[in-house]
Amino acid sequence: MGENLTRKIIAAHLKDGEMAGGAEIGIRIDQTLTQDATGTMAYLQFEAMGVPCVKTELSVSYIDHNTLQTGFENADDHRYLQTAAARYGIYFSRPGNGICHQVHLERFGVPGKTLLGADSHTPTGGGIGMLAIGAGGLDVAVAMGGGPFYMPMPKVIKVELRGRLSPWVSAKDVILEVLRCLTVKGGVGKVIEYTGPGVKTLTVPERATITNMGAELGATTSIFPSDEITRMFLSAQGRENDWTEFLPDKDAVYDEELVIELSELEPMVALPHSPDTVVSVRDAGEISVDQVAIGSCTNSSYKDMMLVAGILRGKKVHPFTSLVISPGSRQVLEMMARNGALADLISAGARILETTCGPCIGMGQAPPTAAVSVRTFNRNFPGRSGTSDAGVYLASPEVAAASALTGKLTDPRILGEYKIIQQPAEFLVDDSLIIPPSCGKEEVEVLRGPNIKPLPVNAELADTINARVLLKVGDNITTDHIMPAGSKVLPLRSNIPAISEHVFSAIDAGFATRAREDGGGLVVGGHNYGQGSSREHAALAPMYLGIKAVLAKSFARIHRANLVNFGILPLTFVNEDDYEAIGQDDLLELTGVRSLLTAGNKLQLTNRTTGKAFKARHDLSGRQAAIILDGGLLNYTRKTGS
Ligand code: MIC
Ligand code: SF4
Repeated sequence: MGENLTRKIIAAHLKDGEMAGGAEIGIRIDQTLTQDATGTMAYLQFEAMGVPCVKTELSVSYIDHNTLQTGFENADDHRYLQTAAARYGIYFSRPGNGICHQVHLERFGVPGKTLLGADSHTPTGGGIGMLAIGAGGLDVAVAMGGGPFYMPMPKVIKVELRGRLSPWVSAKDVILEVLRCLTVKGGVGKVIEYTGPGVKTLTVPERATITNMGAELGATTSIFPSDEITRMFLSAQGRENDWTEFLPDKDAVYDEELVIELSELEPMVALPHSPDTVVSVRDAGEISVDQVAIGSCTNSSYKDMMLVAGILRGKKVHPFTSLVISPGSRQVLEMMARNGALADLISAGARILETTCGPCIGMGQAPPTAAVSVRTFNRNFPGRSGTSDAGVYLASPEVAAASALTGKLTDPRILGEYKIIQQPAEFLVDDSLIIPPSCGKEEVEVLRGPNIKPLPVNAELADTINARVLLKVGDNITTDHIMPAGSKVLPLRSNIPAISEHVFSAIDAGFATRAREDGGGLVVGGHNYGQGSSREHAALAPMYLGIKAVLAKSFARIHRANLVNFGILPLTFVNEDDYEAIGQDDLLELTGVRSLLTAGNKLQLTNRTTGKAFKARHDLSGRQAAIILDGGLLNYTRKTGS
């Protein structure tokens, strides 16, 4: 029986466990990446482990999220990250060099290797055949220290691509179609592996758009084979030596299958406020557009930008539509500056932003009240743009550029002749904004600004939990709901006491106060609780507020792992009807929990407000139960040394 690509890479990196569906496995991590919004915590945690130098083949620290320096906080964090990188043997990609996923693909990714990133869109690396996984910062810190990364052994879904995309239909439409079919929770516990004859019609940046936005399926990761197209991309980056062919066996077996006929796809759009509410642009109807934003780690490659420049050349943006563009990397921006495409964008009336995440994470360019914003990004959760009542539509660069010209959501097929953008024979390579590591340099002083506060540590799990339901929420709660981002909150990422005041603030302004008054509590949620980003602050800050457990119908993978890492019990209902019977403010009791965690999978809770008893599951592996008992992964690692 032939092996698929995912299983081959896992087998080659397996350190712990058996590759049986759903069982916990530990894999060796070759490369790690962090970005500045998750990186400060990850390096504080790495420092707390006392390891003198990273043990990975390669670790890179990027500055790309918190680049709006409205006060000293972000700049201080950049300085901390730069000095920590120098001290502990980590490459440092300076602000201005680009978005972590785009730069990693261009300059560092290697087919067949494992990459663990403190950012949920790390699967972008799957575009060149890496097993690239997003995780919380603490998991990345452990991997930098040489420890395995633990996850449930994923199922593998084969997505067979057939045919070829029609003009004006793009890679973004492929992943929007997959999202339409599988939904935002359809990928949980699964790797999406792309195969079939259509694969060779897609360039590496197009593949990376697809694997990037696989994060929105809740998937563990997504992966393409490493083939001749991959070789050509790496060769144009001056990195042909990093290429190896990595293909699934011809008779490879998969757990599930989906077929996509590329030639049948048309331009698509995800309507507000979820990446899986996908319809064709044609069916979306007449929608006036106030803002168009082009960029983000999903669609900011050289090809995407050249395509947009080609559409805008010699034309002007609509007078009532604001167009902002952030190229994905300095490489892309400089190439466009040199070949004149940047001038075409400027002349058309585009506002050119830094090569960072920018508006994608609410770092500026918040749209007006109740606006429609068409974005080439990957997430359109409520409030993420910085304007709570704005509606964000996710679409391809083709749709976005066409809409910027007409002022309404536009099918780009009206634009006429489509010009194919060829991959350049050589990309412009200048790594001078990447500072190489100088391993274990003890003389480097790690500089900490006053906003960088010490890591809070949890206590061991108490044997009885007697706590109030501080908040009851529905399905698909995102980490943007739990721990909002944006230009006001992001600068507090290295200050947990300050950022914890914002937990759930977008949906319940009184949450933090209630948690403090009650000395902690519980949260009750629906399906796919914690979908979206990898930000461990969505677990760390609730932990700081004394949240002991989250009781939900189901969890998103990364958030569940983050809850465990910070000693918060993730419980699911045995009988989902019990969700209805719990009210906000109810007092729940769980006794003898320490022994129950290691004896079976089910726990009995009592609702002291209604007098009703009900059962919940914890589904923790032995290792995870021990972590929870110790009050989190840092305590556990200190105790066990592993
Ligand atoms: C996001 O897209 O939500 C982020 C910002 O990149 C996050 C990481 C973070 O919150 O710092 C992610 O996707 O993991
Ligand atoms: Fe940055 Fe947006 Fe990509 Fe997150 S999704 S890494 S905020 S560009």
